[in-house]
Amino acid sequence: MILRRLYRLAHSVLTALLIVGLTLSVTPLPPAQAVKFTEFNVPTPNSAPRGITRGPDGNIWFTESLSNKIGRITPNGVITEFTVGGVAITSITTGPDGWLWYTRDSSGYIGRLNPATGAFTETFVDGGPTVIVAGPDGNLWFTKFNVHKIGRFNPTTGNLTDFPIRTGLNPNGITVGPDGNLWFAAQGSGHVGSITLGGIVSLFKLSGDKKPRQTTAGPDGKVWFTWYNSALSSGVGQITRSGQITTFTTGGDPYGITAGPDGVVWFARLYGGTVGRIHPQTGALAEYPTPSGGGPYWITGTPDGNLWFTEGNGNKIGRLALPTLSMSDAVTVTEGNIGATTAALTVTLSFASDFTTTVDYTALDGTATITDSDFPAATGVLTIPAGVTTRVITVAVNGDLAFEPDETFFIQLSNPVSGMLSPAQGRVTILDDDAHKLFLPIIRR
Ligand SMILES: [Ca+2]
Ligand SMILES: [Ca+2]
Repeated sequence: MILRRLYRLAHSVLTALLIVGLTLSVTPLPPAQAVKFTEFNVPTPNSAPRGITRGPDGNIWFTESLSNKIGRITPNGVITEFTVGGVAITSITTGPDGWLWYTRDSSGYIGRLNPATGAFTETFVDGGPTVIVAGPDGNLWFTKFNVHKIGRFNPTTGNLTDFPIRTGLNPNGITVGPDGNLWFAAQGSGHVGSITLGGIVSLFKLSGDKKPRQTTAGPDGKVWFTWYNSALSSGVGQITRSGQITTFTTGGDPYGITAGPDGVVWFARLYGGTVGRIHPQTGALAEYPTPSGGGPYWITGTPDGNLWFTEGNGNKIGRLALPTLSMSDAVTVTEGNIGATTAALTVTLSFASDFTTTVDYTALDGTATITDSDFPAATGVLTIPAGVTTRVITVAVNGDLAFEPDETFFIQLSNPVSGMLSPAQGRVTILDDDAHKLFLPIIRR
């Protein structure tokens, strides 16, 4: 009897599990993928990939902080590693000399690597060189986290200049701002700072105890940064040239940040296992878990519509493909004789986004011109809502009675936000319809 009850109990539990299983199996699929991920394994085990940049050769280059190697990954994902002088390789950037410049923070060196030959040289600069960028003045600029200084290195003369800022500032990220100054994240004190090419420093304090980490020049003329605080909240923020700061809260621990090729700011969340983005105008946020959850660390974009990131905890390089906007490249309309007719050009996203995508359009003269009244001036913003892949731009074409050849004009797309452009121009052909009907009978009389 007891056995039978146990059997019935087990049977009902099993049935319940099966029902749950069936229920799960008919759960609707998630919305269309907003981004497309691919991950590539780094050959050296436990290398802790960290900094990443687009090289002068069109490949992506990254540092391995726990090995003594710098990696190169082709756009197709083929990785080659190059040995340099030691470990603790942190950030990497393309220098004015076409070499890749890198820091080895706890080792105290900056170095440069020839992308064609793998040759390298290193210079001891001390002070925990952390993030390095190429300045607009032909020098390399870098933060010295441990000694609260900004370093400047002339690659031609080898001259090193240190600009002390203030004890406790611990500068981490640094970037070239839209004003041509260097902007840095003073992680220790909670300031974002700028330094002119001559070394004049300005400091702007974040509210509360927010600590900035990395910086990037945004697509909106502002400097963007990632931040965290002691309450373990964190996010991204923006600062104007005059120092006005706006912050946004994200999931925990965003670290690397970059302006994507799609006009959107992207960030990497080391402990969140996601790559996120924020719309620079609306502040709308979205995050995407990586397939392996491997801890995105630093991130950079390429003009072909990809973002590349290091996965510090997963020993991988990740690639994220963005949706691409394309336009019907040629449409033909019959002119008409009076009033206006319309030409419709379809703009298509390669896959649906979970952001609103916008792109500016304007009508440009070809053999048909605005001054000849072939078409009226037309300019506007096309909006493609989230989840939608096509929208149509309609422009007017003026009818007339004039005998003339077929003519063309163009619709130019520009300034996309949350999408890449390829191609950016569509052609409208106006078929003239006035030759025979109106002129030939007159000529024959
Ligand atoms: Ca006509
Ligand atoms: Ca005509």
